[in-house]
Amino acid sequence: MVDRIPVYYSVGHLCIPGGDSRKPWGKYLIALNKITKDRYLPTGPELCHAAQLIDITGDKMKMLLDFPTVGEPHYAQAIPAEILMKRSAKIFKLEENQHPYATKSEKEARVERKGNEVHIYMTAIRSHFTPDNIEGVKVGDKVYFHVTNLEQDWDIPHGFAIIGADNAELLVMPGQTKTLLWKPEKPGVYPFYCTDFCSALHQEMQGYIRVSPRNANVKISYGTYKEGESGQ
Ligand SMILES: [Cu+2]
Repeated sequence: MVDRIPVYYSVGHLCIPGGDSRKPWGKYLIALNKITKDRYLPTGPELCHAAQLIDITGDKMKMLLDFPTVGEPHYAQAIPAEILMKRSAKIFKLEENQHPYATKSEKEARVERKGNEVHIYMTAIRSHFTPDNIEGVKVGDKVYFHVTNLEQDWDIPHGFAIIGADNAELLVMPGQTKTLLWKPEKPGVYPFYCTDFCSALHQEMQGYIRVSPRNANVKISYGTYKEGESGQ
């Protein structure tokens, strides 16, 4: 034994950067500790656990950092940031978007009915959805929102949620398309909205869809609110 160092309190897992690779970067060790719930201010409801960063380069270990973590610090991996940085996709280029339901401009945005399926080809860009006002959906329809984020700026995701889609919402990164299935169960007017703070006008980033009764004869129609228009 060369050296010992106390950790607080029960070490559950250890992490060495690259520890699962053939050539670990052996300078540091992170102790991921359990049973540490009384070490930090009780902000609650979940109290923090602790992790500790230790320098293991010399004969004497040195505690460099002792920090709280949320949730039990479990089997974790670390690698040098520069390896991740040059490989991380910051943006999905719109012109490379191969999603079969992509909508690459607001002009292409539309709503199509196919039997009891309604496909909404929707775009999101600060700070509106296109279209943001939809009619002709009926109870019993399967409504697919195919939302394309038209942003080509780093770190401007948009979200999408609608009442009644109670198992999911979307987080759509710049240039990406994602689909949410919604099965409206009752007639009514339902708001949908962006769930990711995207600009000072984020709160305006919403729209409405009207759901008619199952046997109604309302045709699909849609539009987008333009600034300066009254009504809606
Ligand atoms: Cu948004």
